[in-house]
Amino acid sequence: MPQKPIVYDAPTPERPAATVEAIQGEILERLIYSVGKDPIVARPHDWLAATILAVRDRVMDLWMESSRETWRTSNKRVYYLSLEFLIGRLMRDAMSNVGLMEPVQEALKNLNVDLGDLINLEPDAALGNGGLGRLAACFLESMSSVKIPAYGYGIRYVHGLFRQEMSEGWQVELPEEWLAHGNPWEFERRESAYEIGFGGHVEPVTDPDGSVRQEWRPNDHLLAVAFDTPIVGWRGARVNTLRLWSAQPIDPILLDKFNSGDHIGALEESARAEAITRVLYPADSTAAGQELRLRQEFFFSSASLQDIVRRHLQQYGDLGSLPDKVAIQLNDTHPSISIAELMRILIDDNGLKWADAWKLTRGTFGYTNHTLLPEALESWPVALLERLLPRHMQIIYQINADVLAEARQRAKFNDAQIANVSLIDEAGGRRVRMGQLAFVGSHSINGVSALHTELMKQTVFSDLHKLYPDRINNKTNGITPRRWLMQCNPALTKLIGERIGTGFLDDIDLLQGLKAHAEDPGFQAQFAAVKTANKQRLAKLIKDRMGITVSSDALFDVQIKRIHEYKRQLLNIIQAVAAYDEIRAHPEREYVPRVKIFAGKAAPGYWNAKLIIKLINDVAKVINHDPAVRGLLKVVFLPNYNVSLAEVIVPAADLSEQISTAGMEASGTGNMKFMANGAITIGTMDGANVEMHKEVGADNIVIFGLSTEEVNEKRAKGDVPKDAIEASPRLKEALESISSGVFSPDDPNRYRDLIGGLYDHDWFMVARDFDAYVAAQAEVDALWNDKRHWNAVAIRNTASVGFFSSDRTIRQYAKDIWGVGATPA
Ligand code: NBG
Repeated sequence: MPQKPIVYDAPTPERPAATVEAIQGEILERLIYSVGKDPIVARPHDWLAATILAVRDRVMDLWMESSRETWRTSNKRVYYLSLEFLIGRLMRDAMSNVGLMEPVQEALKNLNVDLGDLINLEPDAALGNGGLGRLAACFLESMSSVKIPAYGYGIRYVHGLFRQEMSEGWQVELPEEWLAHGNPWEFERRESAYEIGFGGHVEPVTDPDGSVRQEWRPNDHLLAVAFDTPIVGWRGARVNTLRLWSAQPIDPILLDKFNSGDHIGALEESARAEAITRVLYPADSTAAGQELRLRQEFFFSSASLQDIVRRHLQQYGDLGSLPDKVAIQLNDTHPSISIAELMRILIDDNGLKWADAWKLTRGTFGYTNHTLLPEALESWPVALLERLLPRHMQIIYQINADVLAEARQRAKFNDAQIANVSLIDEAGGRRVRMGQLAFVGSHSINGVSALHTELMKQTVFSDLHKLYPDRINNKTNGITPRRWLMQCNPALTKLIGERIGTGFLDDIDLLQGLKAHAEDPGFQAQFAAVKTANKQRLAKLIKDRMGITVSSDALFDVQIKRIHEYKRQLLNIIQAVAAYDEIRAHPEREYVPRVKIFAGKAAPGYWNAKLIIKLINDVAKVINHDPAVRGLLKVVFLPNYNVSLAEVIVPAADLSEQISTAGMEASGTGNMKFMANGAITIGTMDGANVEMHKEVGADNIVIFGLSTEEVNEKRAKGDVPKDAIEASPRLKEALESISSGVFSPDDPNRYRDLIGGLYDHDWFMVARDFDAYVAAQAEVDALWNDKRHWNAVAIRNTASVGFFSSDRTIRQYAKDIWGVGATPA
């Protein structure tokens, strides 16, 4: 069907200036005409919906203008494909980025509504697990802020990441209901619906000109329906679209079944289709490995590619210009199947030749790797792919044949190298390796920190790197300073502005100017006062939620992130136990009062991670109630960690725990959020910590522990952890007390195996790094006792965070990978 040409210069209705009066009228209008409530009876959720709608209206004009501009200028578009977008709440972000905070606050006040209450009422959209999903959300905001025409493509999960509750210290998972009150941000686009197929078979078809092509005849069909959310950049620079796909049946009800009395069976197809986008898989560092997951991956990849190709054809009429006008970034391997799907669309649906299609495909895709953990590298059984996506399996075989031929002929690879680069893993049941597929189908493969990128070259992709040496590049992660400094810490933002001017709001590198004030006692006092106020707010939250009293005078020592053995929450809690032992054994010594704060979710099937949560809670119970501790040490595990909770905890932290086993954390991004807010990092030389160390300087960060090389060496040598334990009396004592049941009198053996693992292999080097960690913590104490020094170091951390802005990261992607323009730094 011929498409109607796009009208570039449609008129926009004039909106009055955003005065308090105007906004007040708009909120009331939305409340009455869109929410359908009289202000007299409106409930908080009605006010929230009305306010969001009023803000959204103000964003609409910018949104349409952004989109028109892209059509008008024929600029290249970026498509960020991600199975996760951990966006959190949107209202404050949007209001703040378009400068509506104050008028909305005043308007609501006149209506007797508190903006703060509404902000806290907005559901936290947890469509992601952890760092990977949050990175995607920061990137969306930055792409709008630096004016890159971009779309995020993902899945509209009905249930995001589970809600975590505690039952006697154990994690329990409950469904998360972010859509319970509807979602005023989104627009459902019934007209942008695509058919997605599964299963069936492939048939050769002879075209009228005598040529033969393959046609996939799926036997299972459903619809992908688009839901769009506007993503506003800083100062409304641009508004991009987050397009999330929802799965729906083609026939909502099978009437013949219904009429013959099979009322449940009549809805079966509907339930099966909708299952695909019902829940987010809750594991962040293990491959899910289940058929439904593969269906999710293909579902959103196929819908996104059909949408991209349709838009491209509508504007340019020809697919030859695809790499010039389209850049698709694969966020990890979850959307890797896109490579085979684009090949299928180009060849089977559009009649391109294989070689041409391959060139266009490779020119269009870039792939970001986010982990080297072997258990997280995705692969799918060949048999499963063959059954669900038979045509894609053929295409993958053909790609593999070409790559292996090239490796043999051009690079003279031996058999081991061939096995290493092959898309098919032949060891123990044949599987398709999604990382290899993403690599060969992309012109750029990037890691997320300098160290991680180097390790990628040496490990998973060593031979592919030899075959294609110019493809791997590094793009160190970043965070958006709007959400993670300006919005979550308005008091600090104001203080900085008063001291060095507000230019840093637009050019984050200007924070460097704070360095000149780091030693100024007056500024230090103000900086510390902001921190104290943030700590008081967190102390209140801890009191309200947990009933635990903590003093804002104590050092707030924070580790918040997914619970994982490599992140070593265990190391942290064992150190707490050792500190507890010392306080009791030596009451005469001086101690720095500390509150150890933990938060994070464990994958539901990850036993040790769940056990570590229980251990933290068990230790907390004993320490917090022991009068001999005299309040010098408190341990708090805050349940249900999410973006909104992080926004309260991060500004209140004194110390940021980034203590992963070296070589295992690809980047980390929490580390950067703490740095922005003036926390001091205690960490290993891992991930982006390495670059933080460089940016802030060795005197302003506390580094400890084995290096990546030392870890590898110990693992290779089969070095025995027992020696480290024998050599450290306080470690030994702490481990013995935990494993003998001092903290679990109701089940003395609860931690025997967990601690036994440290004696046995200690894969994550908890025992081997323990003494170094304790020494580093002593360094932290000494620094704390010299408040002037502490404050200077804290200020220098904030001053040095510029490099870790996701604007910088995105500009590098734009220049090196996507070939699109961005506003200069
Ligand atoms: C995570 C890494 C983090 C990194 C984020 C974002 C996955 C698979 N990887 O270290 O563990 O910061 O990705 O790049 O979630």
